[in-house]
Amino acid sequence: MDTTTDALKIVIVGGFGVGKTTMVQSVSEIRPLNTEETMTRAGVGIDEVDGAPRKTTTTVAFDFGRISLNEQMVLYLFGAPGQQRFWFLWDQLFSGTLGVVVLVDIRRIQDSWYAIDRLEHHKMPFIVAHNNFSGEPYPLDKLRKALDLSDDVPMIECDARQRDSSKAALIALVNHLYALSSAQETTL
Ligand SMILES: Nc1nc2c(ncn2[C@@H]2O[C@H](COP(=O)(O)OP(=O)(O)OP(=O)(O)O)[C@@H](O)[C@H]2O)c(=O)[nH]1
Ligand SMILES: [Mg+2]
Repeated sequence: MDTTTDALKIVIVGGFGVGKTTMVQSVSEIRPLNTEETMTRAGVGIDEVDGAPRKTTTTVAFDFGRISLNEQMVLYLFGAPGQQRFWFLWDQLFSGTLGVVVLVDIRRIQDSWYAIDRLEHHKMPFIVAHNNFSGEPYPLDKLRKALDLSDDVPMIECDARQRDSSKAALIALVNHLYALSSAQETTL
């Protein structure tokens, strides 16, 4: 919009096939830019398919979506590539980012360790949104322990295919950022 004066950026990270592209697609108001490529036989042994055997495409750069918050502010959403061979792109994606949603598939928790390690390294605020592909309830305290998260990192269940659920994850992140900045102001 011509009236836009401020742009905010949020990144969605997580392991292979956890639903990062799906989340950007479900909340973006524009048709998202994505960089999906088909995983073919040529990628056997290179492309990761463990944990998401029915997946036929993978993100090779990033997803990009947009939400207009009001006439002045626009939120840009970036979905990171999940395969290890593209992880070198993550550090550039974090540049200028307000905060991050880490998507976790509770059947493959260990795939999220790298994301959390990088975010802690960058001192980047984040929340954890865990999907429930299997439909079985999963105790949050068990997940917090498995991810070695401190108590102040918010966790939320999320189905990235559902717009309202993805929106709730973004709102949880924004509330977390707001709480962090309020806490900082009171200590100044
Ligand atoms: N049951 C369930 N399925 C989901 C959920 N989120 C995504 N999916 C499905 O899981 C697959 C995930 O695909 P993508 O969104 O491409 O995953 P990604 O994290 O972008 O994958 P890479 O970019 O290749 O790492 C899709 O088939 C989605 O429909 C969820 O919360 N629950
Ligand atoms: Mg993707």
